[in-house]
Formats: sequence, structure tokens, C-alpha cells
Amino acid sequence: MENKSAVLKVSQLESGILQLTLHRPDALNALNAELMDALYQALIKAKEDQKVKALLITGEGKAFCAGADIKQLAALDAKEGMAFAKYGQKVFRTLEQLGKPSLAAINGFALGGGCELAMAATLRIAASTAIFGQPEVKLGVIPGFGGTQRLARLIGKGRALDLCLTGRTIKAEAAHAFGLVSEVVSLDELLNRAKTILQGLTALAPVALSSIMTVIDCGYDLSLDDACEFEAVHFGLCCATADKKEGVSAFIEKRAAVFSGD
Ligand code: CO8
Repeated sequence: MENKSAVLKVSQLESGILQLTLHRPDALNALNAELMDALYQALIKAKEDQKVKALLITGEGKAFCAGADIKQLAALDAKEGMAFAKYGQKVFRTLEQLGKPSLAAINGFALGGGCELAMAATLRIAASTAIFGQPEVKLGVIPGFGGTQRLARLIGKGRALDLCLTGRTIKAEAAHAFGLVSEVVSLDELLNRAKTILQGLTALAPVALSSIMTVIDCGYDLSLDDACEFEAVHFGLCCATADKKEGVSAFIEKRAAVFSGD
């Protein structure tokens, strides 16, 4: 699959990895309605396409994504603002609940909606040049694509309040220390490192991966008892797969497991 739409580049890489590159470099990949639509369509296709095992999301140029398009934002009234926020939330939730792992390779600015997009990915790694922040407050608004909620869940309420209230930016190393990204690498290494991580995941059992993502995503807001019950159900589900048989047999036979996805 190779698609070079004006605003989103979609390329199928080896190992079942689909790379989505935000491609409005002159506007620092700001999320206008066209880019949001392109992203949504690409995610729907990726969810259905059996060949797609994992997603790599990055940005063209010096930004990962500088947020919602402020020029479009300027024209929104209350009703339209809420509608666009809800639409963006639906797109990002689709990414979060794709059932396939995604990784945001953050190459530069990840501000506002850009940081929110990165947070909806399963994993995040950053180039040492990346800059993070939720500067919406400086525009008289708040994060609207789920950022207030995901940021607090990822790095804690206190740090989320600090970043959202001040609108200050932080560098990649601070984002790493906060737990917002799991690794910082040089910009030159970023895409290769992202592919290596995703190739590692695509070699594993997809039902187990999907169960882990579902249980952590949905279980997080349940009571511990309900969440553990949910975990047990998914554990049982994994036990019904051929991949569980293969994984356990491979360990006992001291060989590498070869997962079929069944
Ligand atoms: N939207 C539209 N255009 C943008 C955006 C943006 N978010 N960010 C940058 N651009 C454009 C600039 O206008 C400029 O265009 P032009 O060349 O035509 O003037 C071009 O990109 C390059 O930008 P700069 O010249 O400003 O580049 P610098 O390197 O000097 O500065 C910064 C880079 C610091 C990233 C700066 O561009 C900046 O502060 N950008 C805005 C960041 C921001 O405030 N983001 C939050 C946006 S609001 C948001 O994301 C809300 C999400 C929830 C929405 C809910 C529903 C509506």
C-alpha cells in the first residue's frame, strides 16, 4: 500500500508495518480537517487490513505535529469547537483501540493536538530534538483531543496540571523522565529504532498483544477486582490460541517460537 496524499503519506513497510507520515511540513503538520480525515480513513483501513500488523506514526520535516490547525480553530464557534474536539477524540480513540500496536516516532515539535496524537499511540519514542507541550491555554482554550485525560493517566495528575496550566514546553529528556516517552534517540536513529521495536512486536502473538492492549486500556478505569476479572477472561482467551501452544512448547523445547497469529 503506497499513498502520497497531500497531507498524509501512507506506506506499507516490511514485516507488516504501516507507516503514516503527517505531511503538512509548511504548517508543522498541524491537524486541519483534511489531515484528520486522512488519518481516520487510514486507521479504518489499517484496522481491517490483515497485512497490517503494526503502525508507525511520524511527521515530515521539523515537527511531529504542532497541534490542531490554529487558522481553522480561529473560525470555530462553541458548537463547531465541540464537534471538532469530539471528531478528533473519535479518531484518536480509533488509533488507541486499533487492536494492533502503534508507535509514535516523535521527530520534533509535539504540541497540543500533536502531543495528544502521540499519547493515543500504544508506544512513544522521541528524537533528542523533540519538544512536547500542551500550549492550548495560551490560546484561551484547553486540550480537546483527550489530552487532559491521557496526559494525567500517563504522567500523573500533578505533572499534567503543570503542563496544561502553564502551557510550557519540555524537551525530550524531560518527557522521558516524566514517562511520556519510553526512549530518546538521535534524530538519525529515530525511524530505524521505531521499526526495530515494531518488528519485535510483529514477531509476537497478535492475540496476546491485542489482549494486553485491551486489558490495560479498558481495565485502567475499573475497580481492581473488575479489572483482574477482565484480565483473567483475556488470559483464558489467549490459552485458546495456537500461538499459546507454540509459545509454551518452544520454551520447553528450548527453541525460538514461530507464531502464526492463530
Ligand atoms: N496551526 C496552524 N499553523 C501552524 C501551527 C498550528 N498549530 N503551528 C505552526 N504553524 C505554522 C505557522 O503559522 C507557520 O506558517 P507560516 O509560515 O505560513 O507563517 C509555520 O507553521 C511555521 O511555524 P513557525 O514560523 O511559528 O515556526 P517556529 O519554528 O518559529 O515555531 C512553534 C514553532 C513554536 C511550534 C510555533 O509554530 C508554535 O507555537 N505553533 C503553535 C503551537 C500550538 O499552540 N499548538 C496548539 C494548537 S491548539 C490545539 O492543538 C488544540 C487541540 C484540541 C482541539 C480541539 C478541537 C478544536
